[in-house]
Amino acid sequence: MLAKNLSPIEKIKTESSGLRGSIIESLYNEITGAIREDDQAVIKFHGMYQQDDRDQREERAAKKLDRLYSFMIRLRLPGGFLTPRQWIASHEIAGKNSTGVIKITSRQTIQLHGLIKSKIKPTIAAFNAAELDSIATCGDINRNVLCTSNPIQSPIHEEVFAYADKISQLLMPKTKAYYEIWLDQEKIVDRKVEEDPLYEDRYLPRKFKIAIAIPPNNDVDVFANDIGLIAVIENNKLLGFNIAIGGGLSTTHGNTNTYARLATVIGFSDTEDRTLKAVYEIVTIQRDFGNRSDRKLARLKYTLDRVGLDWFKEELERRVGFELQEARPYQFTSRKDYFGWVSDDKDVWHYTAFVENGRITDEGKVKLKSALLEVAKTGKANFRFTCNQNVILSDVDLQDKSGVEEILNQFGVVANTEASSSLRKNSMACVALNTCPLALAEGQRYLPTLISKIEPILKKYFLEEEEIIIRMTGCPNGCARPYVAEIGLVGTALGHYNLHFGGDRSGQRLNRPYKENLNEESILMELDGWLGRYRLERRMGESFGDYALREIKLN
Ligand code: SRM
Ligand code: SF4
Repeated sequence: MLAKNLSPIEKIKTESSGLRGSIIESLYNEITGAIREDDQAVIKFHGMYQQDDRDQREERAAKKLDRLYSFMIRLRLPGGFLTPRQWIASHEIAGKNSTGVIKITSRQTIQLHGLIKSKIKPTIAAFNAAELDSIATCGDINRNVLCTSNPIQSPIHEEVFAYADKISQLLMPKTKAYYEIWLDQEKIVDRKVEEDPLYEDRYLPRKFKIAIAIPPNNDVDVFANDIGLIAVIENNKLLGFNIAIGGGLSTTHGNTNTYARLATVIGFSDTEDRTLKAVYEIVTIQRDFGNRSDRKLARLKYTLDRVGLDWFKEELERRVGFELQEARPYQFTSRKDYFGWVSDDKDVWHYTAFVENGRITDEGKVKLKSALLEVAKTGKANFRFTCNQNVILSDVDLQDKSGVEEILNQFGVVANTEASSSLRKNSMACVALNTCPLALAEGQRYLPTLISKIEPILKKYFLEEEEIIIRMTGCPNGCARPYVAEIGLVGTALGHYNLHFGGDRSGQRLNRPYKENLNEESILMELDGWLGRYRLERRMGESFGDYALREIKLN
C-alpha cells in the first residue's frame, strides 16, 4: 500500500540491521559531538534524540564552530511509575551526565537533556542497573503507554494500570540492538532469533501512541492517542475496555492536509486476551496500510480517514477473529490532577506536587529536586508522573504521611503547590527552546511569565479560582496538547502564537483557532476582553472553554 516514493526514513529503517545502523562507529568518532545523519534516525528507536543548543547557534556559527551537540534521553515508563530506588538512580544520573534538570513529559515519563556523546553509554548502563530503559520511547514504533495516574481513581487502579505494562511488552521490538550497542551484551549472530512479526524490518510508518483512561478522569487525554482504551468498571470489577482509534494532534502551519483529530470509539472488548489482540492488530493494520511516502500524513488518523471507519473495523475483526461489542457508556468529567494529599479506599495516601511544566529542579525557594530525593531516601513513597507534567508521591501509609509532609514543607514544595494559582496549576508547556530543533517560539521558558501577566486579569474579574486549562507549544506539533486546551497557544515565530479557544474540561473536544500570529500584547488584550465577557455572560457552572466556544459559534 502506497509503497512508491518511500520516504527516506523507510530506507534507513530497513537497512539498519535491526536498528543498529552505524551507531557504534558514530559513537567512537571523536572528531564531532554529533552522530551520522542516518544514525540520528536510528537512535530514536533507542529513546534518544540528537539536539544542539539553539541559544548558541549563531554565536558559534560566527566563530566557525560546530554546533554544540548533545543528546536527550527519554525513559520507557509504562503508566509513569518509579520506585524510590529508581528515583534516586535517576536523580544521580541526571546530576552526573545531563543538565541536571529532570523533565516530566506530557506522556508521563522523564527526560534528561544535554548528554554529550560520551555520556550516553554510561547513562544507559546506570539506568539499566536500576532496571530502567529507554527502548522505543521515540521513533516509528509504539511509544510509552499511558495510564490514569492517581491510584484514588479506582479501587482496581492496579489491575487497570497493569495493562500499560502488558501493552508495552506486547509491542516491544524484538531486536536486541539496544543491549548490544549500549550495554555491550553479546552480539547476535543468528539474526533469526530477533525476527519481528509485528514490526518486520520496516517498523511503523510513524510514531504510535496508546493511552488507558479510567473514567471519570481523562488525565491521559485518551482521545489524543492512536489507540485509547477506556476502562469500563462496574461494582469494582473491570468488565473490559471501550476502544478508540485515530487520535493525534499535530498539524503543520500552511499544510491544510494536516489536522488534529480526536480518536473515535469503535467498540468494546471484554477479556484481556481480546483487548490485547485488538491492540496488536490495530497496530498491524497501521503497519500495512499507513502512508510510508509522506510522513506528514502517516499517522493512524490519516490512514483511518483514508480507508474509512467501516473498512477499518471490518479488517480489524477479520484479523482478530471476533467481533467487537457495542461500546459501553462512559463519562469523563475532568482531566485534572488532585493537588495535595488524597487517600484511597485503603487509607493509603498520595501527594500530588505541582511541577511547573514538568521541570524538576532546585530553583528559588522551591527545592523540588532535593525534596524528591529526600522523600525517595525514606523509601516511603513511590513516584508516579502525570500527563499534566506533575508528580505524585504515592502509596504512602498513614503512619509515614507526616514524615513525607515534613520534607515537602522543608523544601518549599507544599507552599509552592498551595500558592500557585489555579491557572498555573492547570497549565502545560512543551520544551521548545533551547533544545527542540522544531521550535518556532518559546514554550516552557515563557509560559510562566505569560501566566504571571494573565493572573492579574483573572483577579480583576474575580476568576482566580477558575481551573481554566491553558497550554502552550513552540510549534504546531502539539506536544503539550494545546488543541484540546480551553486556551491554546501555538507558536508561529519568536514571540508569536496562534490563539485557540474552546476545549472542554475533560478533553473530549478540539478547540478552535481564533486569531493568528499574536504577540504578547495582543494575547493579553484578547484574554482581557474574553475573560471580562466570560465573567459577565457565562451561564451557571459554564467553563471558560464552553463559553468561548459558544461565543465563537455565535459570531
Ligand atoms: Fe512531541 C517531536 C517533545 C509529547 C507531537 N516532541 C518532538 C521532539 C522530539 C522534537 C524532535 O522531533 O526533534 C521534542 C523534543 C523536545 C525536547 O528538547 O525535549 C518533543 N513531545 C515532547 C515532550 C517532551 C513535550 C513536553 O514538554 O512534555 C513530550 C514527550 C512525550 C513522551 O514522553 O513521549 C511530547 N509530542 C507529544 C505530544 C502529546 C501526546 O503525545 O500526548 C504530541 C501530540 C500528540 C500527537 O502525537 O499527535 C507530540 N512531537 C510531536 C510531533 C508531531 C507528530 C505528528 O503526528 O506529526 C513531533 C514531530 C515529529 O514527530 O516529526 C514531535
Ligand atoms: Fe518542539 Fe514543537 Fe514539540 Fe514544542 S510542540 S517540543 S516546539 S516539536
